[in-house]
Amino acid sequence: MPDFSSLLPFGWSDSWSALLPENTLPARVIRHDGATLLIATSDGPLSIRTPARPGLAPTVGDWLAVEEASRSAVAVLPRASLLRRHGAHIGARDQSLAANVDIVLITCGLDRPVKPGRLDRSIALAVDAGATPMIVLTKAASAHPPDLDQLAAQHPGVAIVVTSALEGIGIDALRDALVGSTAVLLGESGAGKSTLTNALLGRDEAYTGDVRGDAKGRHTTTSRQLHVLDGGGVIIDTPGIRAVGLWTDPDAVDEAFSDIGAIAENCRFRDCRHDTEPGCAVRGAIDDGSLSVDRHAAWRRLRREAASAELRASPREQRRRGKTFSRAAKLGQARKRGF
Ligand SMILES: Nc1nc2c(ncn2[C@@H]2O[C@H](COP(=O)(O)OP(=O)(O)OP(=O)(O)O)[C@@H](O)[C@H]2O)c(=O)[nH]1
Ligand SMILES: [Mg+2]
Ligand SMILES: [Zn+2]
Repeated sequence: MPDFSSLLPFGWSDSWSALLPENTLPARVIRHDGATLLIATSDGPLSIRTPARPGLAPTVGDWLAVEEASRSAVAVLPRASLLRRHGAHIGARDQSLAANVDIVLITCGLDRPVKPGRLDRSIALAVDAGATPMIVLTKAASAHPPDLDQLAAQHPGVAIVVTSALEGIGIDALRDALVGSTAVLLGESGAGKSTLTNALLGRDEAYTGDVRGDAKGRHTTTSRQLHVLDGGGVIIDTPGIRAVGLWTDPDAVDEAFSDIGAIAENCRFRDCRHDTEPGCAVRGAIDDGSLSVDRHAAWRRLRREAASAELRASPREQRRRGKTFSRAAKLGQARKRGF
């Protein structure tokens, strides 16, 4: 067995060896810039051409099988997890954000209001990916202290870390939580993801930017990149994404709201919508105070959003819109021709 120990800091383990085709070497995708991939090999970083074969679409965090002679990627090893954003627009396809991630760091800057809906969507995406969500509040020193009890109640089972990269608050705790894992940062532009990456790394490796006066933030980071933490673990910095890119599907919502799912096991009807159905355990839990009205409302809101996003993305709906579009286009042409 060849020695791949130099890949251990990148998250290599023996379990990947079994998946490696013969006569290939493992490599992890550090960065993906369109035509080129920056990969970590046992001989160090290497820039290769992005494979142009259908079914071979590597993303950051992927483990690749690289052919020794040609140094080209011949396979993407089966993923342990995949964080994707669902295409919310007509014809939009899902976009892979990061592969083989264990933890999704949902990053919110405390210099602007924390939006529970956005957190719920991000948590659903993380759970859908097969990863553990963690809420990271940044810029703690420069803002009003958040109501952590309320936030914890709104997102049961999700760890919350309060950090300030500039003051060094919460950085050690977060670094400890990431040892041995692959983590990916998810959050709005200007939330402080790259600043946090650098604080965790202890060196300036990721570009950071200034937030505009209106606290909206412009996109400083333009491509996803994997960084190796000295104490063990890997962190993937990403460009900020807007809330509209955070759609998920209704099943993923239920998985993310596992507390409601557990209560719903006791509903009389298996397909109970916890609305007006008789024998609904969820409504019962609201009545006896064991489930908060807000939590139930958050679940309903996200279910509704996910359902309408799914409908919009369904082939039938796309066809319908396509027809409308082509009719409008024909009409436009007819007008041009002077009819
Ligand atoms: N006061 C304070 N400012 C911070 C902290 N973390 C980040 N910032 C500032 O917030 C701004 C944006 O930080 P970035 O790290 O570039 O944000 P980002 O999330 O990577 O943004 P994108 O790359 O555009 O997605 C910079 O001006 C940082 O200096 C913090 O803990 N405290
Ligand atoms: Mg950034
Ligand atoms: Zn019910």
